Amino acid sequence: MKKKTLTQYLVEQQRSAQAISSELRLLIEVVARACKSISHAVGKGALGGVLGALESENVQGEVQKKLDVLSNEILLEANEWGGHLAAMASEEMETLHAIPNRYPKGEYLLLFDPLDGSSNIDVNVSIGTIFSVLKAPHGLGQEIVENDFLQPGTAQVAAGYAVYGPQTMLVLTIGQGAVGFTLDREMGSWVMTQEKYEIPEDTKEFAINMSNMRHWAPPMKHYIDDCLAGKTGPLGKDYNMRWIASMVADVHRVLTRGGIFMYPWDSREPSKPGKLRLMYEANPMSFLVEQAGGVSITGTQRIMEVQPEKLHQRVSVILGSKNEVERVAKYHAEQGWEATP
Ligand code: P6P
Repeated sequence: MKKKTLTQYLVEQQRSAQAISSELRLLIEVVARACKSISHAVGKGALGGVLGALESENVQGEVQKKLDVLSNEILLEANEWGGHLAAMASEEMETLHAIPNRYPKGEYLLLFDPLDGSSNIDVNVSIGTIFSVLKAPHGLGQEIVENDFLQPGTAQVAAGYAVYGPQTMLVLTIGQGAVGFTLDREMGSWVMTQEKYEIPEDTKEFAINMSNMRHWAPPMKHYIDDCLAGKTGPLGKDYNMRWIASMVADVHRVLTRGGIFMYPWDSREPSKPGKLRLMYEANPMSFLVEQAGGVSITGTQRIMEVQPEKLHQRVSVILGSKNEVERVAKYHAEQGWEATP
């Protein structure tokens, strides 16, 4: 049977499920087209002269890779003329990016990490683009300020990622489940290859950067110790471990075959709740994971219910197979661990 394309999926969602407006359909198609361009640039690698770092640093104080900046520019240019956005925000930019006055404005806010996992770019490991869509809180034409972005993850109307790996895939939710598309490079179209991701409720696979173990809070150390104790330990099963150090690739594995992905708070920078960013990493990934039947928490609360206070704020992330994440939540509750400020 002929497979469905992204366009057909979106038109059907707009027509039958009234799940999306024509502007949101346009937004998603424009972002998906931008991800094709990013995939093309990433795929060239050294042949495209796009590897390596720039002298500049981003707002996070991280060295910017050429592809970080290029990917950011591709997303900005692709989205500013369509009339579907009120403004944009990116991991690579200090503050919001207003839509130039020469273009009409729309009712949506687009947030993205243009190329997540950039430490993997130069060593040819999968990386990705993560995006989140909110609605501008006021009517059309209102001046957008940074506070307009500070909405909890439950307010997202769409979210997704593109993963640039052996295949380039787009995984998307508009609140009607998490759906996967594979890029058909010959046709240049996104073809549906996963109608509905469903994360198994149980798992034997955890993903965490073990080198940080001595810095973790007691409940996290306790949980990982119990995983490492294996079949004869309190959890009664042997666990496997994966850590790609590329959130998009690790989360894609969890969506595809289950697992638990964790980047918890640690004492290296105690004032920071975690390493990953709430608005354009944790929230969109949490939307996808919950739509696929998984759970996503900070350790003590649902990530999508965290009330943002800053555009680039960080958060502790524990997400994946429902029963395993709930087990970690229990360790935190029993040991009276409160999320850091
Ligand atoms: P670490 C990539 O830099 C990233 O933001 C996420 O994609 C990834 O999960 C994490 O950081 C990896 O961090 O400390 O293991 O290098």
